Amino acid sequence: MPRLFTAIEVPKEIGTMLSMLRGGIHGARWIDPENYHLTLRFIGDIDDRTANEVAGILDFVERPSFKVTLTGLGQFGGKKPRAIIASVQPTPALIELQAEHERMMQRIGLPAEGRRFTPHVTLARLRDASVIEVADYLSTRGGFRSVSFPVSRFVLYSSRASQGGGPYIVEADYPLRGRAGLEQRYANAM
Ligand code: 3AM
Repeated sequence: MPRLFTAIEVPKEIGTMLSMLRGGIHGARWIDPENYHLTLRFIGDIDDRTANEVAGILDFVERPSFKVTLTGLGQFGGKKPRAIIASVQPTPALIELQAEHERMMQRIGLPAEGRRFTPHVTLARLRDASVIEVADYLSTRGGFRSVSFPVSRFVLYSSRASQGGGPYIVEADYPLRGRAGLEQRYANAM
């Protein structure tokens, strides 16, 4: 049974930049740059027939290309930090694309995603990390400059069945319409 999720890829140049932020927290498992992604809809472990339905219905997405902006660093988990993330600006184009994926997955009978969509790129997963160390890490990386990149497609990724985690494999890709995002390649948002 494949474990699937839809996502936006992070361009290599941006991944290289993000990879410079690795290190400095005990108990952190830093994501390999080639596995950086922005999850849109986690689908989970499903049978091959449903996987084909997922791949098929996503073909009907008809949306314009857009820009994704990484705005800064943060963490998930509060007092029990579990991830270091790059925050992503929740633009209407991104939110609407994600919402369409959600509707489509429900249309083919998958259960609704209970969690609110908080767009992000995970940089590290944490286990038993110190709150103070995480706070120090985030404050010393305060120089993170906001950066944008164009998005001209989204993808259906598979990860290791039942286990999750990389390497992630692109099972299918879906173009977005037009050149809106491409005109401003890697423009700094600030
Ligand atoms: O890498 P990020 O943080 O974007 O956290 C998992 C990962 O997100 C998330 O799906 C992405 C690809 O594995 N994920 C894993 N299990 C999940 C679940 N049960 C989940 N998201 C929602 N529900």
